[in-house]
Amino acid sequence: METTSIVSEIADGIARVTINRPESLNALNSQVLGELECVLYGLEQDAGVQVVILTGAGKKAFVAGGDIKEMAAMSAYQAHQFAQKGQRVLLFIEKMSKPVIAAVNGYALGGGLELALACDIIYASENARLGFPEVTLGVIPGFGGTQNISRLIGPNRSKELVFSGRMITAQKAEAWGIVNEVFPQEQLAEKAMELAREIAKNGSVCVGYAKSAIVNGLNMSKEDGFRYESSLFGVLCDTEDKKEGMGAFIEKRKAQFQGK
Ligand code: CO8
Repeated sequence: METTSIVSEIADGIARVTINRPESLNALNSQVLGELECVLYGLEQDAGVQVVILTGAGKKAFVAGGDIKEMAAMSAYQAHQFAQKGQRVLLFIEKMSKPVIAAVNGYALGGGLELALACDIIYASENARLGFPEVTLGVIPGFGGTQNISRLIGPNRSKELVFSGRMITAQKAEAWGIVNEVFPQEQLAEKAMELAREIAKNGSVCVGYAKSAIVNGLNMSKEDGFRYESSLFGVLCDTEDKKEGMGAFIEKRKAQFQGK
């Protein structure tokens, strides 16, 4: 599929997906969400892709939110459809078997912060600003933001962010545990790529299972999570990658994983 608002480049098992609407600070409209959904679906099916990096075009924004100009004209039904579409994309990211790294290169606001929160790891540049300005527009986060932020940083700080609509710095977001690490803007892309390469060296089946154990385990009781983890561990013990990984350790050589 030809996409205009999403650019996707694949090299050495790593897909770099860029939301490309810099004139609107990469705001998410229906077209962007639709294209992003198609691109991510394709990457999930592509056995040659092990890790995805998601970022925004330009130096100013990751994603400055849902497209306010589009949302302003929506009926209740259209807004419901729009919110469902966004939630579908974000849930798909969480369910993907491949790790998704958000490289937050500027504003991550509203739907943009929700998109970053759906990713597995968030690296941010020093100029990034994060927040939920929805209440300043007469609405609330609609792409799962209230749920994901409170699970990540607890209710009190989440309420401070969501009720005030204020933006916080990348450094504060790191201190609060929203962002994994902050880098000078010119280093962000390379740091995200470095991490992606490190992940891609490992067995893709076990990395995908590890993601599943963490993401799905969060919605289970601890005991069910333990049971789920041990069954995934058991399945992995029958893979070629497990034979290769443990065999390579014993033979004192580097493992060459096949992803099977
Ligand atoms: N939507 C549409 N256009 C936007 C958005 C946006 N979210 N953000 C910026 N733009 C546009 C501006 O309108 C402007 O366009 P133009 O040049 O045509 O006027 C262009 O991008 C550049 O923006 P600014 O001139 O405003 O740039 P500044 O550097 O002055 O300011 C800010 C940058 C602070 C980021 C400012 O643009 C801003 O406040 N943007 C809005 C941020 C915001 O409120 N985001 C939350 C939106 S609501 C949301 O995300 C909810 C999602 C879930 C909805 C699900 C239910 C339907």
